Amino acid sequence: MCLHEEDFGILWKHTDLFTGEVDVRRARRLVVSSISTVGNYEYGLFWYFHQDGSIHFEMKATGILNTAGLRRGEAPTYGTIVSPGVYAHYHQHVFNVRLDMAVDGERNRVVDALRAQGWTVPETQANFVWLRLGEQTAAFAGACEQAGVVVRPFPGEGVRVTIGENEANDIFLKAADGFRKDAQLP
Ligand SMILES: [Cu+2]
Repeated sequence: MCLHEEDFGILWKHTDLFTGEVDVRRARRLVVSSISTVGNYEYGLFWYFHQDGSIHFEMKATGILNTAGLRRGEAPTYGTIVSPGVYAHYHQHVFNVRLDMAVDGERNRVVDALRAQGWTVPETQANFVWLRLGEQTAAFAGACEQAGVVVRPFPGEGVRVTIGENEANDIFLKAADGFRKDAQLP
């Protein structure tokens, strides 16, 4: 894995109409790359992170040719001669990438879902979320327990909900949504 920054041409430029003054700023991009050697090939996977937030991906295919032999006088049907009696065949490499945009992971998903339900959720950097429930705390903790998930109640204040596995969080979110509707919380 390789990490570096590099120049990426003009980021911004302007020539003042009246004074003729020229100003320019260079752009930089962050490059995260790695090279995989697979048999005769090297695949260079290059991720570019730009200052405007855009992300670009480039696959650099290099290495050595995959070759095969030819009989004397034989011409390749699907390839090109690279040396007497040796040819490289025509073919393609097709690449797919998938971005799993779970920014901040599962906790962020849970916080977003709770806010969509109408909860006020304080910002959190830890592996739990806090829900202020006041007098409803015990009832809420009971509803969660009945649904099959355990939350930590602080009587009269609220509950601390540890971010668990995807499935457990879904059960919790469903219980929280049901509780809001049943208790008709604002
Ligand atoms: Cu190839």
